[in-house]
Amino acid sequence: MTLTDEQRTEIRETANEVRRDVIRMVHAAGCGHPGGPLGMADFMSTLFLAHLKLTRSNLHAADRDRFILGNGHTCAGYYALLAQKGLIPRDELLRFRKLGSPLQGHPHRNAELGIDFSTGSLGNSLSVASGMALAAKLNGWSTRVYSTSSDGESQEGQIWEAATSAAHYGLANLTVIVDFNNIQIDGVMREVMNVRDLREKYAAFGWHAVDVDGHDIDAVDAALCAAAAETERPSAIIAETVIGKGVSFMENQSGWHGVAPNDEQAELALAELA
Ligand SMILES: Cc1ncc(C[n+]2csc(CCOP(=O)(O)OP(=O)(O)O)c2C)c(N)n1
Repeated sequence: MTLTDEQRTEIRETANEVRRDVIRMVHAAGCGHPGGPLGMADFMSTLFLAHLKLTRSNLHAADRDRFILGNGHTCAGYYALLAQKGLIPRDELLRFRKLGSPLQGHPHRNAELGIDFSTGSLGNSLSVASGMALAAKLNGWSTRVYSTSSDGESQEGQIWEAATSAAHYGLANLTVIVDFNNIQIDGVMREVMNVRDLREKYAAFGWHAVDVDGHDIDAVDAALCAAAAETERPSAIIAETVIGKGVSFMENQSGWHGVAPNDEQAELALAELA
C-alpha cells in the first residue's frame, strides 16, 4: 500500500514539527542529543503515523504493537512523536531531562506514556524486541514489534546474538530500522569501528534486509510494507540518514551527537526549520 497525498503531507509536517521540538527540548534542557533525532525524524514519523499501531485507546492491550528505541540517546524525537500521538502532554516536552520529569535523557519504561522499554545502554534493544516478538508469536497475536538501532549500536556483540536468535525463531513480526548516518559519539563510524555493510550482514544472518534513503518517506513506507508482508524472516531496514538533517550547521557533524544548541544556535535552527 502506498501513502496517500494526505498521509505524505501529514508525515512531512510531523517530521518538521518533531525537528522543531527536538531543538526546543534540548535547548531548554541545556544538554542532550539533537543530531540523531533530527536525522531519524523522517523514518520515525513514517513509522509512527503510518505503521505502528499505538494509540491511547489500545495503550493497555497486551497484543498491541510494540516499539523500542534501541539508540536511546535519540529520545527527544521519540518523546515528541509520543506527544504528537497524544500519549505525552505537550507541556511535558519542555521538562525534558529535568528532575522529576518522566522524560529523562534516555527512555524509562512507562506504561501510561506508551514507552515500552528502558534503553540507553546500547546493545540490549534487539534482544528485548526479539523476546517481545517471540512472546507475541507464541500467543498467536498479530502484534508487530519495531525497534530502532544505529550504526554505533551495531558494534555491540549482543546485537548479533539477537539477530541469530530472531532468525532462528522465524520472527517475521519483528522489524529493526537502523539509523545509518556513519557518525557516532567519537566521530566517523567508519574510522572509529567500521561495521561495514549492515544489509549484507543481516541478510547473512537470515533476515530480509534492505537499504533505504532514510529521508525518503515513500521508500521507508515501502520497506515497512515489505517487512509486514514477510511471513518467515525478521526484517532489517538500513536507513541511510544525515545526522542533524534540516539544520545546516548540524548536518554531518559528529560534534552535534550530544551537545545542546545555545540561544543563538537554537534561534537559527528554528528559523531554518520554519
Ligand atoms: C553500552 C554502551 N556503551 C557506550 C555508550 C555511550 N554512547 C552513547 S551514544 C554512543 C554512540 C552511539 O552511536 P550512534 O547511535 O551511531 O550515534 P549517533 O548516530 O546518534 O551519533 C555511545 C558510544 C552507551 N550508551 N552504551
